Amino acid sequence: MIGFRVDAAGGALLLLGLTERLASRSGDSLVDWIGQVVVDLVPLPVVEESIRFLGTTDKPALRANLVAGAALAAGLATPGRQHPRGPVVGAVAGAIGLAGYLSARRRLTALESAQDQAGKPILVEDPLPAVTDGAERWTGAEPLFTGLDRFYQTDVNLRSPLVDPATWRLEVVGLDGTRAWITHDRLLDLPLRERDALLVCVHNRLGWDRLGHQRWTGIDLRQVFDTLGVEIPDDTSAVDLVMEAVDGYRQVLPLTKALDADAWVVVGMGGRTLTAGHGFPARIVTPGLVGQYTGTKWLQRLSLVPRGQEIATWVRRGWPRDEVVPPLMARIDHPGTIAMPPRAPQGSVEVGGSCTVVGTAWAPANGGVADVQVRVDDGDWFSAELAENLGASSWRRWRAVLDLGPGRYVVSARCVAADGTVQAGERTPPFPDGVTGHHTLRVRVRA
Ligand SMILES: Nc1nc2c(c(=O)[nH]1)N[C@H]1C(S)=C(S)[C@@H](COP(=O)(O)O)O[C@H]1N2
Ligand SMILES: [Mo]
Repeated sequence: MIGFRVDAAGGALLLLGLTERLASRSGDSLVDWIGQVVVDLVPLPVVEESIRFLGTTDKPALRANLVAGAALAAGLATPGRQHPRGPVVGAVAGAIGLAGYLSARRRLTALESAQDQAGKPILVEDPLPAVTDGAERWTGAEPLFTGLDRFYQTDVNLRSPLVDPATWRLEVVGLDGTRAWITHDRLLDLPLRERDALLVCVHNRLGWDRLGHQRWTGIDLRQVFDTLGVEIPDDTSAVDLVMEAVDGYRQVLPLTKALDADAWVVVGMGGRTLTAGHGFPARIVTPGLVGQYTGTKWLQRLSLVPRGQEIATWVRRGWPRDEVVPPLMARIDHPGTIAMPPRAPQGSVEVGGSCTVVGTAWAPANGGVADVQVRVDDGDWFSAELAENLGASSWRRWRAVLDLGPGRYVVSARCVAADGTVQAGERTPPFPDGVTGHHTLRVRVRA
């Protein structure tokens, strides 16, 4: 039999908890640091599988495993016999350690929310008018703008870096080596404008909500370079734009593509400065690319370099070098699947009588949504009613009234884009190009 020393396990917990408590005072975390090393060492398929399995709880689960694993390893690996009072001493030490660990986590969360509270409304000279698409009154419709509390977050690191706006600078480096920088205050003083756009994570699955629609505030890339007197060459074809972040994240886009796709430096969402989790003080948003290719958060440097010289964080991890675009998609939001985070890829619901299905659809890389089609079982596809079109970068709400007799049905939806592309029915996993397939809902109509 292998011996397990409770005193050693408790001692390990005590050490870990106290270290964590100490580190949290300066906003650091030993557990997150170890977690990062683990995530970086684990092969891509394993990471993908755990995201699929755990959804948005992948990070808390990793932390819990690390803490439990440390205690288990110490208990199993410590040689020698345990003192008769070892279990009691170990249990007490373990409890103190856990309390220290939990208090450290609370402290880290408090630091992050303190930064978010310090966020302020952003003044824009020409604010966009309030928009509506006419679907406000549809029961079960997804809100047109995703609330910040519900807006998904995807990070390579376990925790958002907390950036001090007083010392932060955005550095801009030209092809000829010219360097200039701008402070957060001055960035906010530039002529900012607003734009509505979707942000989609490539890990978004059928029916999931790893995407959000928001009103962003920012300034065009070109204007940032012009303001700082850093030249953008006339011929951009042989130039890459490198976007580097505080957390070590790095993204590379061909400059021509970044400019054509209206990449911009974003300082706010929903009318306020960015939250810690969404990239405070500044990030890039390029409509029409998936988040990991466009959404560099906690931006600290933009540089122009000869093409092909720099490699992006995601490419180093095995993702395609060429930009991935969000697959066009129609999602069923009601009845059934709404408010189930993360959304189940299949919904099942019971309804009595006729049934109105409400959803959202998006095709930001294909010119926007031209049509949403619905079918019952293997029946013919028919067009749903569409809310007003707010542009290719926004999503589009839709609904369809189904008249069904008693029985069981499978309702599917698909998106048809403005460029004629029809959402594929074949299912593919998120890696490497994002999921395809139809979102479906199982419906049971009672007699
Ligand atoms: N610095 C930095 N930027 C980043 C990431 C990151 O881990 N670090 N994650 C990217 C990914 S994978 C996505 S999908 C979007 C998510 O943006 P959000 O968390 O604001 O929704 O940010 C991108 N930008
Ligand atoms: Mo992502």
